[in-house]
Amino acid sequence: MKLYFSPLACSLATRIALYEAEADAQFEEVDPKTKRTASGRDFREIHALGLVPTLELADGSRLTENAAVLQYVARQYPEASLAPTDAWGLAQLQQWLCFIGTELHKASFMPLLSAQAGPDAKNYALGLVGSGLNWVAEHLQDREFLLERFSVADAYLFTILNWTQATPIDLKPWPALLEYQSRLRRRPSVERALREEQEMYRRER
Ligand SMILES: N[C@@H](CCC(=O)N[C@@H](CS)C(=O)NCC(=O)O)C(=O)O
Repeated sequence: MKLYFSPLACSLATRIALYEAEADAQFEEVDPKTKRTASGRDFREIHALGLVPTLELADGSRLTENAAVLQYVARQYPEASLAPTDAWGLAQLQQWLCFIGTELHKASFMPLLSAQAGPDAKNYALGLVGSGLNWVAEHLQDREFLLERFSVADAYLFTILNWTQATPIDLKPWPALLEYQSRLRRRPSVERALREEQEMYRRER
């Protein structure tokens, strides 16, 4: 399978999951500004919305949307235990993936990171983000991971929290989130994925 990604974008979560699973995967970079892939294709021919992550399978079929892509990777590599299999555990995983994808990623962080969003949109997003971070920090107060063990939801949450450095959000009021971040950074899959994408990001800037 091949992951279309942009350095340090939300597709980093899928890279982490693929490294966790020791999957034999290929990675093709997409320039978010020009929408060109590393091999020179117009990425919008691959995904009409031009969004990463896009996962391409050996038969050419494609899957988009973080929550779906991450769950697919987890199901493809069950030995990596990246997602629960029981009904309650799976529902909890989906709860976190939906929360991270909608409340944190799109509603709060996107306007803060977007050059097109004006001060009103940014203030609105800043007003929203605190309650979301409170909720997840409270949950992580006495837990190592979002669920019983590391899951694809942690890969996604780590990716989004990593964006705080490009926003006015300071995580100091949430020590549980700072500890969670440093704990995850020490995980080999996360350390490798972050280091590689940071290098690519720096090179491109
Ligand atoms: N709903 C999508 C959102 C994906 C998304 O926002 N991807 C961003 C990177 S974090 C992107 O590709 N942005 C490029 C653009 O907006 O043109 C998902 O969950 O996968």
